[in-house]
Amino acid sequence: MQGKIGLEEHFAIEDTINDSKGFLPERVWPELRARLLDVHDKRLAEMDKHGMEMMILSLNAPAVQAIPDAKRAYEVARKANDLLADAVAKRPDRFAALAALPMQDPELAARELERCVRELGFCGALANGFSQVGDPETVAYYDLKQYWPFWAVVERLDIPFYLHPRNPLPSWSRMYEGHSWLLGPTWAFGVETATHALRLMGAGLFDEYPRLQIILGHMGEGLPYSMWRIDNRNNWSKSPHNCPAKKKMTEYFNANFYLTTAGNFRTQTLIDAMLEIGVDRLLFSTDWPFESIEDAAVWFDSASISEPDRIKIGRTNALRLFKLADR
Ligand code: GRE
Ligand code: ZN
Repeated sequence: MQGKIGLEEHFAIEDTINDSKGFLPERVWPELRARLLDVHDKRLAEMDKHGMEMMILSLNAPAVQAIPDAKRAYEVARKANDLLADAVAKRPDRFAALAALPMQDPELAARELERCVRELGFCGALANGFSQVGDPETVAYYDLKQYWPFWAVVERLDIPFYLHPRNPLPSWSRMYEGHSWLLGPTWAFGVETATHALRLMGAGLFDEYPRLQIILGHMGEGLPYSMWRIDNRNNWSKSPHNCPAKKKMTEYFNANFYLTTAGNFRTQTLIDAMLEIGVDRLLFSTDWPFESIEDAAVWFDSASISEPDRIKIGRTNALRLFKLADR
């Protein structure tokens, strides 16, 4: 399929590049590093080769979220966003941008988001899971009340927010002791991010801000397969969830979430996601440069779904969600 748009597509700056070290074998680090720092050379060539018209770019992980000092986090976010704006300005026909945000301080995060959307023309935001705040062992998830004024700004700006994975802190990872292969994209990323998404639902965030739209990668981090059980466990006991949310979690999932194919190139999994959340809330993505554009595109272009659905997932859902035609 020509004209595909992807939105979990990463770049890095010198201040954040080393955060991506250690996930893939050391022998491919020089290549991964070069791919993260590149925007217009190899990346664009790969896009051309595989029918990918646009990438909506975001900073690598955990980057800004792992800088406990809020002022420093703000500086790095601004620097990354300014560099990204320049890179996009060179090829606005091929690239768009998601803002990196200093979520350590919800007020600064809201201020930077406003600047990125209003002054730099960004079409959304992406945060890499929880933020470390003040010191490396203090973590904040975004369902906490101090973030609600930030969410009000996201809703008012009418832009989507990508909740991207990061690893749990080592001090919170006892269940992975001796099994480090489970960390990162293998498993721990998905558990961490799915749990964070459920916290947002359970907190009642979407009752207060019903127009919020959260994007999850990796075909929803396992959630499509689990939503029914989350709402219906022990159904005979008629025990509602002990949480502030007013509706069933499935209702928020189906009204406030979008899922991308990033890093999860499996037709069986896509079809389950289509059966749960519906084709209008699914978006093609690759997860470049951690995954290959070729793997994503070769799979997606021949996946056994209808052609109208392929066009929605590959392109038109993203055009609509990010209002790309209006830019
Ligand atoms: C990512 O998407 O951000 C990512 C990493 C590290 C390994 C794999 C991966 O940050 O997809
Ligand atoms: Zn990613």
